[in-house]
Amino acid sequence: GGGAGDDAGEHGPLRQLANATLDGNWEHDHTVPSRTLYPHQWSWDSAFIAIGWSHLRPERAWSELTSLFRAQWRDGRVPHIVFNPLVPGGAYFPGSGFWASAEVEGAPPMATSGLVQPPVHALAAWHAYRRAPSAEGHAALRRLYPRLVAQQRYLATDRDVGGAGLASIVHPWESGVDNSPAWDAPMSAVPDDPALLRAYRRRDTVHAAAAHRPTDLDYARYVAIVTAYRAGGYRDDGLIDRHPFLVECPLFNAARGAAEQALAGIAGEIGADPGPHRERAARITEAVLARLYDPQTGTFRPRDLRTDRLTPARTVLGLTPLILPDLPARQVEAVLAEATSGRFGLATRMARPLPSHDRTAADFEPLRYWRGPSWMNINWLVRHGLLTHGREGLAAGLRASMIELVGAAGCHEYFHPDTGVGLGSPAFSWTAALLLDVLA
Ligand code: 9YW
Repeated sequence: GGGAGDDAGEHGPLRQLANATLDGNWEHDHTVPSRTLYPHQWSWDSAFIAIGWSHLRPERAWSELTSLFRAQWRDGRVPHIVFNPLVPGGAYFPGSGFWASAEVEGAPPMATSGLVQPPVHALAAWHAYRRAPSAEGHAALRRLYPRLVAQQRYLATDRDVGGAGLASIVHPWESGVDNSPAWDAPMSAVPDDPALLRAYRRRDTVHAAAAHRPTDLDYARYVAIVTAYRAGGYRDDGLIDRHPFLVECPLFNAARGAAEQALAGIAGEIGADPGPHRERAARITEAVLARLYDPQTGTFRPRDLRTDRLTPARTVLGLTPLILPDLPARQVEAVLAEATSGRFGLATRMARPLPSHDRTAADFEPLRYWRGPSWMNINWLVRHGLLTHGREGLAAGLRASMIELVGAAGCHEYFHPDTGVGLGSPAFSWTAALLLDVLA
């Protein structure tokens, strides 16, 4: 709910901007994240975008998720990119030819990537439905339910590389926070043959400043990791012995737990059994606590399976286990201590939303992508977590800072965490979508 001073009059122009941004990025049955930088369909973008559509045109929320899950692989994985065949091949790197999904057994008829992204879809579907319940939405939930369950099953089985109940990401792109300092330690062990990248041409730096994007060295390693995974037919068996990047991420696994809680809600709505979802959610939370919580520092951090160590950086990923409704009080307090510290600056009145990295760290880079700038999706997730744990005051402070940020800069992809200047794409879908949600 909005509250005083939040009427359509005050935020009317901002809502209009967000509506126009989503409308401009709508493409037949899905929404592109950005017309210039990302002209195809992205997995976790579609989840956040569906939340925005639920406020404007709920039928598009269901179309968004339905079109994404149409590209689900037979093993249950939901690909992180679904390529639009009408967009020229050179528009985005790495394009459909690089992934070559058509050659893979169990891939869908359309071209996709072979990686996944954080499974925030069940959470988004349930959130969107509660924002705009309808017969059409109910029917969509029924159709999506078995697919959401299959997505979870894939992550719980094939992707439990460490065998301890957590899913591993096999590429930084799977985290959604590509060049986060969280991956510096595991990435340093990945071969970085520059010849690999010379065979390709980056397209992102045509549309965004190179200083605001990952480096060429990052990209050389990104390509090397996909090349290894693709060579094995994107199969997950034996990854522990052959794959150069295997990490258990707190956001990714917290999303799995939150997804099981959302699936319990969806199951109840459509007449299925919520029980097994609640049990799975509890087991995921236990595993997140056992594997990713460091009592010494009171932080959640990713575990690198190659070293069996927590990665050192204290990034905003560590705050996201707050989206687990059954996170114990002790860890809720620890996350809040980290969030309200000078590292992240969460407060009931705060000038700017959370940065993506610890402000006090020597490698904090306020302009470079996931190494400092503020992003609306992560802030939305943390706000959702604060509300889940009854921290209304902090949630309100965060919300006000998000509205203020986008109100001043527009629907940018990311933002300078101190000045609030907009960075990356200027008409970015999830920024618009999640702004609409926090305004509602
Ligand atoms: C890229 C589309 C995607 C997001 C990711 C973000 C970025 C692709 O854009 O990755 O080429 O850099 O890191 O989270 O889904 O918006």
